[in-house]
Amino acid sequence: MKIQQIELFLVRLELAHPFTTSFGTYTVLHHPFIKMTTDDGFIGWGEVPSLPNPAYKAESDHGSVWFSLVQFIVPSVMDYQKKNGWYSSVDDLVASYTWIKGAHFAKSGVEAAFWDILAQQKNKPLWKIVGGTKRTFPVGVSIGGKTVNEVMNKAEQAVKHGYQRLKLKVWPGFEYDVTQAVRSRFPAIQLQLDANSSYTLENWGRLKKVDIFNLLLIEQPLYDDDVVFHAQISAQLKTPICLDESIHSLHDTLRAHLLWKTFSNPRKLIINIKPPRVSGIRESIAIAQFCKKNGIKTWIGGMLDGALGKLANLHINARDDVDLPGDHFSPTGSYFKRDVLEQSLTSENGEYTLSNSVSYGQVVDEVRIRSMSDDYSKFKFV
Ligand code: OSB
Ligand code: MG
Repeated sequence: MKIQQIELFLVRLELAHPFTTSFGTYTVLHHPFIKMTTDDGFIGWGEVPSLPNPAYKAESDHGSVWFSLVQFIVPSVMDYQKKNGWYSSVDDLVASYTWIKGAHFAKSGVEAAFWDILAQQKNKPLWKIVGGTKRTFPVGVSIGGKTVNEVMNKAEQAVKHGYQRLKLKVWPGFEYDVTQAVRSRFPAIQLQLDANSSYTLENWGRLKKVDIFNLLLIEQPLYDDDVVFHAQISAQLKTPICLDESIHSLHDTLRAHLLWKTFSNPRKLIINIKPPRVSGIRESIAIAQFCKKNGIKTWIGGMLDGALGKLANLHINARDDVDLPGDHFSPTGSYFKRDVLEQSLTSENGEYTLSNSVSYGQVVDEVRIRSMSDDYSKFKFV
């Protein structure tokens, strides 16, 4: 593949309903979009699901992502090609920017655009290109509300939509009542919690009170950069712990496995695979494969991605080694007032069925993307 040019757009996305986590409430997001054009006329797209600030984790804010793309990653991709002539594979693409430490969110957008082109060149749906086999699978939603009432309303809507798994955002003092309310209203639903690193070594014991609610998992209760203490507290909880923020790579996953073997049991470890957090689809596949071999369950997490990012995640969910329902929809359907794809993503009876059309399965409308981004935030590299 010979890349002719790469363009960047910073797209403004307005949430249809505010989304609250332990670290804040979001109403408007800005997501970098990457458009890659090859010399033979293929066009690939990638989205980076960034947030307004780094409260979720370092380098997840759109300012950092944009700076890394403009200053380092895209120039490296173009320079490498000038030296080597063309790109023969995703490994090759990744090699062009491995010298850059971190910047996983930014890297993932470039990789996504590259996979989109690979799928188009082979004239196959993306899910087949990434090794998927399941076209239909159950999906879940993440519910971020400030009060028990708000969460209950969103949960009602989500269950009405048929979603098969609910994830509730919790934090110290907002865990027992909300979990009990949802669990007693929906005794049989698959239920899990996400603390987004809001507990400490001093107060994590509060989570023992929700250990009785037959939960699938509790996600990232402790510090965003911690794996060791998570492994230790896992031994004292029946509910498996799921790592989100602190897993960036296959190597981080190997370390977590080792620690759970030492302090707890790998069966009580679950990994939330967010392709943008682990630098892209390639690393996501490596993590899913390792986890499957070692009895660690995985699922595909979202982070308020626009429809293109959600669609990419759905394609990866087709893999056999992705076990649990992902964060694929908002409780009411799309998260945003206006999204980047014309056709909104819909599930039926809590299941999503991937299209057999080429690549993403939907045409990405550049006019629409341009109309949603500011003039000063467009870049072109040739
Ligand atoms: O931790 O999964 C998270 C949203 C923003 C930042 C982090 C997270 C989330 C979510 C939303 O839970 C999940 C989704 O996009 O459906
Ligand atoms: Mg999470």
